[in-house]
Amino acid sequence: MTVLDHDVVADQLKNAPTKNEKVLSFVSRIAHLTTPDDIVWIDGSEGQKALITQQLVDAGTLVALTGTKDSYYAASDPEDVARVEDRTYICSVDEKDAGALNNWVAPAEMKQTLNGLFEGSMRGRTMYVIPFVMGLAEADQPMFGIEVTDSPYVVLSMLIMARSGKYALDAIDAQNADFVECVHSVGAPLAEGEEDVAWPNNSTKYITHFPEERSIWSFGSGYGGNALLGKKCYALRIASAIAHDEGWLAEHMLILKLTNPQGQVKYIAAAFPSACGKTNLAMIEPTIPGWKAETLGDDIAWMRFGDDGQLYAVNPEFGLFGVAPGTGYSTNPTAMHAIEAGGNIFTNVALTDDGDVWWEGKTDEKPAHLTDWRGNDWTPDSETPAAHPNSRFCTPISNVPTLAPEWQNPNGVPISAILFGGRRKTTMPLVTETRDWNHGVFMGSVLSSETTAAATGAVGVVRRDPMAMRPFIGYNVGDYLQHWLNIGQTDGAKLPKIFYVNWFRRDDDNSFLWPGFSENSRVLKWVFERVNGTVDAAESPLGFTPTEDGLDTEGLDFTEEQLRKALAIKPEEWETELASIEEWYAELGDSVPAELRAEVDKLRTHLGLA
Ligand code: GTP
Ligand code: SPV
Ligand code: MN
Repeated sequence: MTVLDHDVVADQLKNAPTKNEKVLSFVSRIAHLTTPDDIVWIDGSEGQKALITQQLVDAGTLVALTGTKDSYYAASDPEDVARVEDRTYICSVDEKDAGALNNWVAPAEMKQTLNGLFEGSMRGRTMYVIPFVMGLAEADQPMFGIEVTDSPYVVLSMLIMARSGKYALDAIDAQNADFVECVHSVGAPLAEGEEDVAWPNNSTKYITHFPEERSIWSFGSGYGGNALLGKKCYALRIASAIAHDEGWLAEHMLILKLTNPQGQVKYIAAAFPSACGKTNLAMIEPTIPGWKAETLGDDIAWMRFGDDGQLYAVNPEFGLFGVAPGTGYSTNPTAMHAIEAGGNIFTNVALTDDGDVWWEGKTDEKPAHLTDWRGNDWTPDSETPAAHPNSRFCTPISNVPTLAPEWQNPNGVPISAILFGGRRKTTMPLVTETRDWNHGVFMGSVLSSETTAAATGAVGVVRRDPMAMRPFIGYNVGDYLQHWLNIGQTDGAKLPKIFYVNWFRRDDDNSFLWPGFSENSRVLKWVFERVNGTVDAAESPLGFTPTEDGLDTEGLDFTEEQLRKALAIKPEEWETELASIEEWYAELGDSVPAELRAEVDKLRTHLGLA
């Protein structure tokens, strides 16, 4: 550090809106390393937001839409469209603490690499300082962060996705609170006079986490979970490590409030892998008369025990970062109404000729002409999709018309049932209830799903995704599974029942066996009534299954034959599945807790394969 550099940063920090030494020293340290032209503190005011928005419009990063209120369109670099799991690292001090599913590099070595990459990485750009809190500052245990970034697109997205700005900084100061240090750069410094591009990024990408230090360094990507560091990096990877130490759960789950016709309320959490239906279920419009569903969260749930022994879930986020394709008035009208309310940023969808956005499934009829997400002309005859399969809408959660009044309850809502599920063409039945907590943890640990476009890499390949957390567990998967078992042993715990669902099973002709979407309310009703003890179930090799008339299919155009197929546990499929589960546990090795290995033996016996 030269004397001159020091003066520049000190000068840039003169008007900082805080005197907090911890905050100032963090920002100063990163500014010295990355040498931005300027430092801007994000307060979250409308004026500041408008200014940054205008700059992004002028730069060509954002296009102002005329068809949707107060909304903007962005197209990323075609190489920067999803989370990069192969570039994501958990840099624990000890390699074994990263476990079998994470990439690991020793912290000192990774810091050296990062120092090299971040040195001067913000040259020619503005460094934005975004104070934020995941959940509410008024929570018993508020969870703060500060993201410094050179991406104004990230700033606008963070303002939607996390409670950011003055509210968070004031609380950090007032509570003299610790915060997770989040450092982000698109990794595209500008030389003097060099013209910027609309979506700066770098072909070298690093999404790195230091769980002991509780810090995050992200380089080279501007997209989604790679760059909005409050989301997957903090609220799942770092928070899961904290939760492990402190006896709670940070999970990739939606939170839903369900009210039956008698006015009884239950809260349900559900873990499905990326692009497997969380946002849709969180916003479900039930088709069964008298039932009401309300939304609390669509991606992340933090669950802590309350004094009454129940698990209370909080959605730490403030917005939705939802998969656009497949979202339409017939599938998810609630999301469409949320989008209509305005204040959206759409990324990698298609542009209509009259200044609105479109994606596959938004309307049944395809527009005659579009500009696709790559900026090319598109017509219904085009061979490539108009919107990227992982294109997203970023929308304030307060827009959601079905938002439950408890959504700002700082300590959450009590969870009665947890659903695990994935995208499987075969094998997994529509719904099954597990026998007890350990059996439920077992079913979560072998959760499987066909991969989607939410991460780079092959799509449609079946992989195991424990609790839908495979890409997000910030520590050793074996310790994570043991932690789930330990939660079940907590003194005085009133545990939720655990179910396993699959909306994606296919018929012989490859069509979906189950209509899904709003009709999933029929499965939710069964879950609700199982929790209440008001509906019978039959025993099955996987636990409990609906009796012949257990699932309410009234008014549904669905034959008994179809229902039987949807619920079937086929011996020939399960022979293969069991072998695959054994392979999975072999892959995880010694880290798999003995209680879960015992569940494999029980499953073999229940299937009659012992
Ligand atoms: P992330 O935000 O990536 O974590 O995804 P998510 O789990 O919130 O998934 P989302 O609800 O956005 O759904 C992903 C895709 O699955 C969309 O294209 C939906 O249309 C589709 N989908 C959701 N629910 C159902 C269902 O019940 N049946 C079928 N067939 N498709 C569904
Ligand atoms: C997911 O991939 O699970 C998402 C999108 O919710 S991202 O924010 O990119 O992680
Ligand atoms: Mn997700």
